[in-house]
Amino acid sequence: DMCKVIFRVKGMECSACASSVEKTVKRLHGIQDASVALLDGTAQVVFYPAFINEQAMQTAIEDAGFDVVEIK
Ligand code: 9UX
Repeated sequence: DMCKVIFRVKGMECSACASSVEKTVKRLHGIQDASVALLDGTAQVVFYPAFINEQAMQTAIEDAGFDVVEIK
């Protein structure tokens, strides 16, 4: 079954930032879809929990240069 998570991401200041976060998450194994709302400062992700967890996504987002400040 799929799960959904929303990350609040700090540091996205333009559409290239948003695109970078979205691509970073989409490249990970186990991601069904990722969608960033720049003005909202959030990234919504649909994923397969058998293959990836929130921590792995957070690490990838942070490795790309952004801060995850909340997960819901
Ligand atoms: Mo936009 Mo983001 O010029 O790190 S790419 S601010």
